Order: sequence, then structure tokens, then C-alpha cells
Amino acid sequence: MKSTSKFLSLILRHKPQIVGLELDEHGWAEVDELISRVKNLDLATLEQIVATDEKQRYSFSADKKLIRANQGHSIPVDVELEQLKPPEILYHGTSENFVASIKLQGLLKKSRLYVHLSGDIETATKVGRRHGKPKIFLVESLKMFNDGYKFFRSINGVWLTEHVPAKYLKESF
Ligand code: HQG
Repeated sequence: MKSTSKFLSLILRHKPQIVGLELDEHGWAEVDELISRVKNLDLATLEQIVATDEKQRYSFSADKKLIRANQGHSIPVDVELEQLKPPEILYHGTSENFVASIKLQGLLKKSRLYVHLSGDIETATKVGRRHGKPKIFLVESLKMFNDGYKFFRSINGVWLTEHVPAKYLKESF
């Protein structure tokens, strides 16, 4: 199940073409088509993945005919993110290896559409651990917002913004 979920994330965020699928401009794929193109995937399995995924990565449309990833894309789709005033501080978990470069350039979105930020240190630490020894940056998000930067929150609670200049970053531990 976990490996199918990972594969779904690859298809719905990054490379739908590897199974010959197309996403629409809002990132939706047709459920029937997805099921027919991914080996060993049926509707019951898909429903279970959407319901139990630990980060709530996917959503069905109201009529359940379409499915999309809630965030994390590298391909340019508009998932109709909610634009919001952020809290005073958000967190970014990364690896120690990237610290010098981040202090110089700020946070870059790299291959994704946005820089991903977390609402709490625990989540940011898990994100950072994916890349190596974790390192947390505090982001002065409210200050950024007041300076005109836009913030979005995906429906699974991930905060997103296009770039965090170094002057809004503070090192945590
Ligand atoms: C780093 C996972 C050098 C950045 C997570 C990160 C998240 C820089 C890496 C979501 C840099 C990009 C996204 C700079 C940023 N110099 N390195 N100037 N600016 N970086 O995977 O934020 O499990 O694209 O710190 O939970 O790690 O996929 O982004 O380490 O929500 O659902 O460049 O992916 O969710 O890595 O993770 P990523 P991320 P899923």
C-alpha cells in the first residue's frame, strides 16, 4: 500500500506521462483512467490510500470521478490553493548539508512549484530528516506577509510560498 501511495505521488505530482496519463490544469486525473493504467490498483485500494495516507496527500473530487495530489507538484498545475495570512513563524526542515547555501540564497523552491513550510517543528524535523541530518530554519512569515509576500495553505496543512529571502530566516538548533 505504501509503495502504491509513493507511486501515486510520482504520477500525480511529477510524471503522469510514465503511465500515459494527463492531468488537467487543476491537477486532476480521471479515476477510471488512473486505475486502468496502474498495475494492481482498484477503486477500493485507491479509496483506502486517499483515506489513510499519513500526510493526506490526495483528494477526490466531490463526485469521486477525479483525483489529485493536494500539494508537492513539480508540474505546473493550479490546485486552487487557499491564500492566507500566515502565523508569525513557520518552520522549514532541511539537511545540514544545505545550510550554507540556504543562508546565502534563502529558501528556493528547487524542482517544486513552491517552498514547503511546516506549522510546527516536529513536522519540519521529519521533512528535514528525508535529506540527511535535520536542520530547522525559522521563517519570519508574518513579517514576509506584511512585506507583500503571498502565502498559501494546502488542504492537508502544508504552507507554501514562492521564495524565502535569507533575511527572513533564523537558525534553530
Ligand atoms: C533545499 C515532502 C540548497 C530544501 C515533505 C530541501 C514536504 C536548498 C530541498 C515536501 C535551498 C528540496 C517538500 C538552497 C531550499 N540551497 N538547498 N538555497 N533552498 N533547499 O523535497 O521542502 O512526503 O523538493 O531545504 O513532507 O524537503 O513528498 O522539498 O531540503 O512537505 O508528501 O532543497 O515533500 O512531502 O527538497 O519537501 P524537496 P522539501 P511528501
